[in-house]
Amino acid sequence: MLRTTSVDKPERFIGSALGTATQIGLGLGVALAYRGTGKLVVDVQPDGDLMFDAGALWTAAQSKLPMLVVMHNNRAYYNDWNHQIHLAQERERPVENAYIGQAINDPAPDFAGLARSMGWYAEGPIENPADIQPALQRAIKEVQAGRPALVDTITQFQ
Ligand SMILES: Cc1ncc(C[n+]2csc(CCOP(=O)(O)OP(=O)(O)O)c2C)c(N)n1
Ligand SMILES: [Mg+2]
Repeated sequence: MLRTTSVDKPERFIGSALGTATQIGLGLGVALAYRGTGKLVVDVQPDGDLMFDAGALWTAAQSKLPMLVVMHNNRAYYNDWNHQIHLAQERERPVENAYIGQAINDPAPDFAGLARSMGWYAEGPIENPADIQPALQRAIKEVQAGRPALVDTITQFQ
């Protein structure tokens, strides 16, 4: 995010994801603050964080908050998975068990389907990078028309 965005004013970046079910809520707050200003509010949304608070999606649709959610979907609670790998090594336990409870891929949640069910415009999951730009363009049109939109993009772990 910081490598692809020019952060030259405080309003350009509200801070790092915390993995505490707060990312989506912070995004809603920013979208509410900027509603009606014409600014495009973008929430780069980790998958695990959204698993904790799907109801936030309904709140955004109900309140007609224009915001774009772009999912950083690594199909994992990777922060915790990484800790499990380190702890397994430290305590000489099998590292191959570290994925238990941390991978979110069997089954992989359909976040676009979840968002649509709450009244959002949504696309994805997108695995081909070439498909991202046109999906973002369609989603931004929806946001500019006053509706929240989600684009579920699949990423690597880190
Ligand atoms: C309510 C709650 N449960 C558990 C945790 C522990 N925790 C911290 S980061 C994290 C993983 C978050 O996964 P995700 O949002 O997908 O981010 P990733 O590390 O995969 O980029 C978890 C489970 C937490 N912070 N808050
Ligand atoms: Mg994740």
